[in-house]
Amino acid sequence: MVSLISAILLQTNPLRSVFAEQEQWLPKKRFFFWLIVALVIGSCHPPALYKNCHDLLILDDMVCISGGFFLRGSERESIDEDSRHLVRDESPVQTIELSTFLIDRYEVTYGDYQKCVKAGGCTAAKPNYRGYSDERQPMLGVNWYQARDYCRWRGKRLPTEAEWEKAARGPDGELYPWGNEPANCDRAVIDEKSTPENILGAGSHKGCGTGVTAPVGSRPAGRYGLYDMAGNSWEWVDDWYSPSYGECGRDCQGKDPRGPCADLDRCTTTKYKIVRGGSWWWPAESALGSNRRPHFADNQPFHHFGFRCARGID
Ligand SMILES: [Ca+2]
Repeated sequence: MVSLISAILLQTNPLRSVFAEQEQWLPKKRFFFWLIVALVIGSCHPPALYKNCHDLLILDDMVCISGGFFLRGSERESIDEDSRHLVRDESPVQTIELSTFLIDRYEVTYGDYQKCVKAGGCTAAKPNYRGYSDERQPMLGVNWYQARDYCRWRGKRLPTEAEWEKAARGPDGELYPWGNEPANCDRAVIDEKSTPENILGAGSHKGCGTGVTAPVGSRPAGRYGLYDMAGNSWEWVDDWYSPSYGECGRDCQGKDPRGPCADLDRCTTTKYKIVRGGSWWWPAESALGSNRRPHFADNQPFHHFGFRCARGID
C-alpha cells in the first residue's frame, strides 16, 4: 500500500517533472555553451605573423618576398686551390627570421643612376673604363654611401645582408638563385672557367667572353623573379662586415638582423661594408649566394661595384 502511494506521488509530483526536464536539458546546455565558446574563439583571428605579399600593390620593378625563416650561411670549403680552407665568415649555418620585404627585380642601371644625378639626388659617379656605360648596364663604380643615397632618393633602402641572401638562396639555403646546379654562362654573367665537361677556348672568359657586364636581365630570372643575383655586378648591401656570423653575435641573430653598427655612418669595429653575388670579373664560386666579400665603404681602393634597392612594407 505504501509503495503504491509513493508511486502515485512520484508520478504526480511537479518538482520531479522539473528536475527531469533539467536533467534532460543539461547535456544540451553544455553543448550550446561549448559551441558558443568555439564560435567566439574561431571568429577571433590571431594577428598575422607576416604581411601577405598578395595583399600588396607592388610595382613591376620590385618583387615581394614573404616573411618567414630561411637558412643563412654555409660551412663550405673554398674550392680555390691556393686557399683550400673553411670559408669561415659564412659560418655557422643558422635559421634566421625575416619580415616580408620588397627588393628590386634588377640591378640599378647606369641610366637609373644618372637620372638621380641629374635630379640632384645623387653625387656624380661613373665607371672608370669604357664599355660599362650603356643605359641598361648595371651602375658600377659607386661607393656604399652613393648606393645608399640613390636608394633613399627612390624612397627605398639597401637590402640587409640577410634579406639579400634569402632573395638569392630561398628558404632552404640552395647554392644559387636557380638551385644547386653549377654556375655557368647560360645562367649568370661571370668569368666561366673550363671544366672537364666544358672545355672553353683560349682567351679571357670574363663577362662570358665579352669582357664587360651585360645589360641587366640578360640571363633567366632566378627564384622570386629576380635577375642577376648571381654575377653581372657585385651588389652593396646595408650591413657592416663581421668576420663570421658567430663573432657578430647578437647583432646577426634574432628577427631581421642588421649586423654591427646598424644605422651608423661609421663603425668603430670595421671599415668594411659587404658586397654580394660575384660579378662578370669573378668565377662561379664568388657568385654563390652565401659568399660575403668585405670592402671599404668609401670604395677606396676603387672597385667596380653596383647595387639594387629594397624596401620594408610597414
Ligand atoms: Ca649581381
